[in-house]
Amino acid sequence: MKKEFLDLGKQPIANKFLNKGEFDNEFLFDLKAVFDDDTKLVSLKEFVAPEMMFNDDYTYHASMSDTMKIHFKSLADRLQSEFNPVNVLEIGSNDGIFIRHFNPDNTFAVEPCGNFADMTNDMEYKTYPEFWTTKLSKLIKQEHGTMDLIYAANCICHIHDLDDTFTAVRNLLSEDGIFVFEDPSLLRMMERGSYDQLYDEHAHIFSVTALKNLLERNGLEIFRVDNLNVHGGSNRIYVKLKTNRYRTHEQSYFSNLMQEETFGLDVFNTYEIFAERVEKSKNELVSMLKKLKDDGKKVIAYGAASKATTVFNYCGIDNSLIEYITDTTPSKIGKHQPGTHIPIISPDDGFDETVDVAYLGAWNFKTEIMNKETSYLSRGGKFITHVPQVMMFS
Ligand code: JHZ
Repeated sequence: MKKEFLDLGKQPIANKFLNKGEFDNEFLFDLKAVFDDDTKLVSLKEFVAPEMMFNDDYTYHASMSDTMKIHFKSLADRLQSEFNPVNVLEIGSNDGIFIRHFNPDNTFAVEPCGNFADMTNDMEYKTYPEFWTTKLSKLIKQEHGTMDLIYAANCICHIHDLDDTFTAVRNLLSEDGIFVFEDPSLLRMMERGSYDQLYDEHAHIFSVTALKNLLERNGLEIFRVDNLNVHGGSNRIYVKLKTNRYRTHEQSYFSNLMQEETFGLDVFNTYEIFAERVEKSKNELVSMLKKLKDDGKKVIAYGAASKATTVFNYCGIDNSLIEYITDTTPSKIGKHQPGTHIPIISPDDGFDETVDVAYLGAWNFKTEIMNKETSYLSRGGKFITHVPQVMMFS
């Protein structure tokens, strides 16, 4: 049975940045989170139609961050040296940040956002501009045979029907092939109070516990889990066919299940406590921003992340508290944040000496940003974050 534990109010499509003339009749939905007693999966109560989120106008470019470029290069090197795959497939290849490290002759991609599918096709990687389904996996198997490595980053948690997703993987994996995927970790979200991991795209936030249940009922098994710092705390899950007896559960699999149980991720009350923390965070953030405004400070936001769409819409933060948002992504610049319609400008135009305080929308890149913005910090500039609690820092 699914039980609701969190209501983040009316929210827009987090990555649908708007031009001035597009504010009227913006699509909004109820962003609520539920916990499934049977599978232990945390999901959104209401799913948004995939075509509304993932289409030719999709704006999120993974390569906008140096941290992520290094992350994917080192992972590609490791997977190649440890598993030596021949046929490789990436689900949700975005701008090619991961597959660019593999040979285009036997590396394939699935990417429903046409703008990005064109990019990787231009890089000579055969890219299917479609959503990942069992039907598509059968077609790929027919055309190219089974895959030794199927990889997906920040994509599987976007897919509503996980049974179909995992059946599609099982169908296409070679007998000793591996399926590796990484997504935000539910445990980290709960520990850090980062409720902004919840937005339209994130249909589910995964625990290892829930994934174990869902994968096993689809003929797959987890054998390893890497805990990652990227994107505010993610898990990389290594999966094999149940019928593959050569690999067995590693220590990381057991220790992750144990940590999740100790935290109480299998118990509904843990989520009710989390919801109280979220409301407190909202009140503290709004009070802090109002005080800064009353003190005459210029406050902006740094990074028009999807996560910031959740925070500002949930907290009712608009242009009166945050003057504008700076972001390096060309397709976001000149547009407005979904829901709040706060303008987005280039850091070259907006991250200047007039700024007193910047709310860190991209708090998951704190280290990269702190290293980059030393002159802002040395002239007394400050940042705000709500993770793990609302605070100002420099
Ligand atoms: P960032 C996206 O979430 C969407 P978002 C998606 N659903 C997902 O799961 C995660 O990614 C992985 C900007 N920036 O990466 C770039 C600067 O301006 O946290 C981005 O617009 N200056 C697929 O959108 C934004 O901040 C900088 O120095 O929450 C960060 O967005 C840096 C480092 C980033 O993902």
